[in-house]
Amino acid sequence: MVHRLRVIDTHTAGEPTRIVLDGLPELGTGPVAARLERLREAYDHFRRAVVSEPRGAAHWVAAWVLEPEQKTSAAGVIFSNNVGYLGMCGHGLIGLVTALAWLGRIGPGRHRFETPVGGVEAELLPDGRVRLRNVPAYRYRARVPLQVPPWGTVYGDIAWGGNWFFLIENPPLPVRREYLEELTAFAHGVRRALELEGLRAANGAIIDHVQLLDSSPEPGRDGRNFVLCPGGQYDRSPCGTGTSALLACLYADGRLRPGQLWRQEGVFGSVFEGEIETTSDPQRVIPIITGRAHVIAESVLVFDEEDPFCWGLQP
Ligand code: PYC
Repeated sequence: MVHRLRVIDTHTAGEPTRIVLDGLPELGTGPVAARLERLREAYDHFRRAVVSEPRGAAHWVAAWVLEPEQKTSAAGVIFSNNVGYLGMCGHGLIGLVTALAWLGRIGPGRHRFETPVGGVEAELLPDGRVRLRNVPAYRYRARVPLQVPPWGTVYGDIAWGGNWFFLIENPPLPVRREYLEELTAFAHGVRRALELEGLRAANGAIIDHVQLLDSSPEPGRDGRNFVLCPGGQYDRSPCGTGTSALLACLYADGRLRPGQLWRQEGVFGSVFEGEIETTSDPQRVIPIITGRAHVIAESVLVFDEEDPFCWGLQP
């Protein structure tokens, strides 16, 4: 049996997204969260194979484009990676809007998307940038101590920005490209410590992203981050959901006002612009993230079941 999936690859500020347009197994109708469960239960091998070697690389994110439940939405979307599924994905959504515009399916203006964690709105700007209104973000706990051997006690905030993050300001290593290996090892240590100490987010959710925050020497940038994703890979972009979680923490600390611009640099020097709007809930803000993606490939992925590595190389 041979399966074919039509994909468009984009990168957003350096971080790739593989957008699966058609050839998907039938996931039925209904809320995107329910269709994610069907994908997980029946077709998880497709999720693995789309971003794993030999077709992809471990840091890639996939965006599965679905018929929306509401007629007013442009599409439904499920985001996945090398180890599982994401709630939302900021860089991925910016990539999806860029790909749909490339195909002529949408034009400049505002478009609604359904994700497993709620509806989001994205505006395709005339210059090609995408301005994303994310799901509400909030800080769950502040300055939580954590023992990270051999580094000792570090303090971090637990915050939601569409995924769960543990955010550490001024980590023991500078957030610079020369330290990528060390930053990855430290962030892995943080993930292990979170598991060992049984530290969880709201409703017992796993905190599966670690964000390290430093200043940036570049003029006009408010900070630089390094984000370790659940599959052990770091985000090449400033991470849309990570920046959203950070904006919620800055607001909670009185360091960011509604409408004030925050320029977040990623570890490779690319920038997302962020700002917040308040909501009727004083704990929650709407993060607005603006970034740019580019199309890098249009192709058909072939899955031949006679190929011993049809479903990807397993580490
Ligand atoms: O941009 O939100 C994001 C993201 C999550 C994981 C990788 N990128």
